[in-house]
Order: sequence, then structure tokens, then C-alpha cells
Amino acid sequence: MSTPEVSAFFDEATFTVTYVVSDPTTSHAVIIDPVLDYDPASGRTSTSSADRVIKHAKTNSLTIDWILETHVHADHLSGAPYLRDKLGGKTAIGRDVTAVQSVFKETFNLGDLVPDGSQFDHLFNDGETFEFGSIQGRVMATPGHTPACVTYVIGDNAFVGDTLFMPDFGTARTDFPGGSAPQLYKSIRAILSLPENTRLFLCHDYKAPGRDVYAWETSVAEQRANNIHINNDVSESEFVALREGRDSELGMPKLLLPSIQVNIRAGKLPEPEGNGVRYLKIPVDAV
Ligand SMILES: N[C@@H](CCC(=O)N[C@@H](CS)C(=O)NCC(=O)O)C(=O)O
Ligand SMILES: [Fe+2]
Repeated sequence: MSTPEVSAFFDEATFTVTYVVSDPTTSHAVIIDPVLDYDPASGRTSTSSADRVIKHAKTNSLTIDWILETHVHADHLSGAPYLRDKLGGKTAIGRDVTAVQSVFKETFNLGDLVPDGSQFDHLFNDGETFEFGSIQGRVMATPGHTPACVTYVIGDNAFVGDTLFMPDFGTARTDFPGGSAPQLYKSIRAILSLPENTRLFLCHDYKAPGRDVYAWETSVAEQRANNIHINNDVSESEFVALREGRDSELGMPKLLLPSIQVNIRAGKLPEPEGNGVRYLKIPVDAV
């Protein structure tokens, strides 16, 4: 297996990092957590974030085998369908996406949504492996932020989604439906049991007090030593108390309602109505 190459694309509007991981020997690659830009004031989507990924793939003559989601994102629309259309590849997410679909099918009253994960090309079990070129990746179920969160381990790199953030920011929130601070603690402990030199790539960065630049790469060793929420010295009960305390103070993500209803359908927008326009739903006094 050759050493995977990692390229990162940061979307400053939603603080999201999209990754392209490629095999230098065969030019086969995967995309992780792509973004479709969405302006909530105008209801307009645009593709400049996804187009940067396309440009990178074309410039490097990459063959995209997989478009991977670490979870059903609550803060940006997925660019997966657009990228699959332009570049190919199979969309995939953790098998427990069905739990997320079941909850939000009710919230959004989506009679036609079958909560069986079939909107994605593939659902990963915990421990399942996948290939691109000469490289093999492995899926670790890492629930806590949401029930369906997974980490993709590819060589010495782990794409941890929303579990850990940079050591000076801490960890992801656990107050979304099906979220759990004790589960997040266990998932993070599993990530921190990977070899010390494992590079950890995060899904978001919001900067942090005393740090005015965005950052999204850290390591197991660095997190074990320095994470302000969950370093080597923090017990499960201390973590849960701290996490749940912070969760109770957080406002909802700006794009929560548009994102969830689109992302539980693997990023597919609702069908246009009779006038040719697609509509998103806003549940009033329900979330
Ligand atoms: N201000 C951001 C917040 C997004 C947010 O809540 N992010 C989640 C991950 S989807 C999180 O875990 N945030 C941790 C925190 O804000 O402490 C937005 O509106 O999009
Ligand atoms: Fe998230």
C-alpha cells in the first residue's frame, strides 16, 4: 500500500473542511465531507466549494472511487450528489444513518422518505474496509455527536468527523437527537488508542481563544497531551459533565434546518414543485 496524499479545502462560511485523499501510485481517490454552498437569506445554492474540489481532481487526473460522509451534517448541505454527478464515485455513510433518518422523518414530516439508508450508494458497518487504488481504508463507528458518526482510518491518517476538534477547542457537541456525551467519550478514547503518530483530520475548526488562524490537522499524541476537554487525565464523568454543560449554552447551527432535511437524503434536494421550484421546509416551534 502506498502512502496516501491528503489535500484539504476549508469553507469559511460553515467552518467545514473537505478532504481529498489520493493514492499517488494509481491516482484513485476519495472525497470526504464535501460542501454545497447555501445562502439562507436568498435560498440560493452555489458550487464554488465543490468546484475547488473538482478542479483539484481534474488537475491531478484523479479517479474518484468514493464520496464519504463522516455523518449527517447539521451545519452545511452536502455536495455529494453534485460531485458524484461531475466526478463519479459511490456515496457512503455509517449504517446507523437510519436512526438519524427515522428521527428527522418525523420532525420534517417527510412521508415519502424511507428511513433505510437506501439514498446512499453504500452503508458502512463498524470495522468494514474499503479500497481505492492500492490503498485500503477502515471504518470505525464513533457515535456521540450523532448516532451515525464514523471515522475513516486511511494509512496513518484518521478523518474523525465531529468528535475531536483542535486541542485548544476541545470536542463536538452532543445535544443533537441521538447524541450522547458518554458515547462520545468512548468514541474519542477509541480514536486516541490509535498509534500516537496518527494524523487526525477534523471536520471543522472555529479558531480558539488566542489562536487567530484556522487549523484542522492534529495528532493522537497532541490530543492525548493537550485536548482541553479530554486529554489523558479526564475521566468519563468529568467529560460528560463538562460536555453537557457546554451543550446547554450552544445555539443551533445557522443552517441546521436546511442541512438536515437535505443530508438525510444523501444531499439530494427536494423534487421541484409544479412551478419548477424546489422548496425546503421550516418546522415552526418543533425543534
Ligand atoms: N456557529 C456554527 C456552529 C456549528 C455547530 O454547532 N457545530 C457543531 C458541529 S456540527 C459543534 O460541535 N460545535 C461545537 C461548538 O460550537 O462548541 C454554525 O452556526 O454553523
Ligand atoms: Fe456535525
